[in-house]
Amino acid sequence: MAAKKGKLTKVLDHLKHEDPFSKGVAFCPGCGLELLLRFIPQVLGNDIVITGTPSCSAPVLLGQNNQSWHKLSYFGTLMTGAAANATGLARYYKKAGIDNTVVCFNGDGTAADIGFGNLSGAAERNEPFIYICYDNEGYMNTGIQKSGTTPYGATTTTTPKGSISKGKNLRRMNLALKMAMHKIPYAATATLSDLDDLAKKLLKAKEAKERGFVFLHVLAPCTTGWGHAPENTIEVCRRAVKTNYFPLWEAVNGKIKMTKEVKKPKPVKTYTELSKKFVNMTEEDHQILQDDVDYEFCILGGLSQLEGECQLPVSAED
Ligand SMILES: Cc1ncc(C[n+]2csc(CCOP(=O)(O)OP(=O)(O)O)c2C)c(N)n1
Ligand code: SF4
Repeated sequence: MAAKKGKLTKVLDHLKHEDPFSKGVAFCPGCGLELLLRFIPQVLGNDIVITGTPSCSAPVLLGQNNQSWHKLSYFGTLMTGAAANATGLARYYKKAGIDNTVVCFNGDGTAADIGFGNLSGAAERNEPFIYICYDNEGYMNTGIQKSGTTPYGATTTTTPKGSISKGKNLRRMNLALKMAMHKIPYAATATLSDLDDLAKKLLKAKEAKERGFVFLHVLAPCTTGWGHAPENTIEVCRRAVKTNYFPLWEAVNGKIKMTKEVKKPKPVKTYTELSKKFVNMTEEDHQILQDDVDYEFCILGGLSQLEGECQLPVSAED
């Protein structure tokens, strides 16, 4: 009888391609974005074209002076038009008969706020490319400002804890659910503690982009902005999943399914205690955050039980 595969072996099996990045690149130690960026081409292959905006990923993807940090094709674009540019690239390659994968790779500031309009437009038109939002819950490259995905209570430089402000006093938006509601062929969440799940979703994304737009929302902790120890990045992701703060799910042709069931979810406090950005939260703040997490999970749970009852209509173009 064949031995059952360990978690690590399962992940390594997905890494079929070379890591195209040089060994030392300009990310902070423990940066979740770095792990994600190195992981994507090792799973999808080095023949992808990445396009993205000014952000923490840009210095590495653009290169410095006339030197490059990697062997991939990269097209740098604006925060306001990332998905519109990716649309042009994908359409050009299709017309020219070139078989490749366009990956529009952006932070949450671009995806959820500044570039949301054209992201939504590309999804509505069902453009054939993969949009990956690495969510570090803020505008990190310009000094840790809050974004639409920054959670309630978190301290950022625009939501400081002080006599007037007490951290972010608004709830986060659920970008992934919002994108799934564009009725695209594939939408999913993922994070760095569950790399087997992430790899499978990347491969499904590549397949699904033959049918149109794909959205992946990846929680990617930022050591500098969140204030956790570099060696804790994966643990932060693990606890985000175990508390239902960041549930792992996918929507294939509009059908939502959890890809990891958490039997007894832990209180959200076991997640927040690892990062300094939550250190000033009171019991009351924690309750608001917990209620928000429970509310989102309740909606997701409801949607994932609708299998069979709700079918995504086939669009005119399918
Ligand atoms: C329209 C526009 N507004 C503001 C900026 C300045 N800017 C450059 S990088 C950046 C932060 C981007 O945040 P995000 O997309 O979340 O990526 P991260 O820095 O977190 O990696 C901002 C606001 C810009 N380049 N374009
Ligand atoms: S500021 Fe945050 S997202 Fe940017 S490189 Fe450093 S750890 Fe990564």
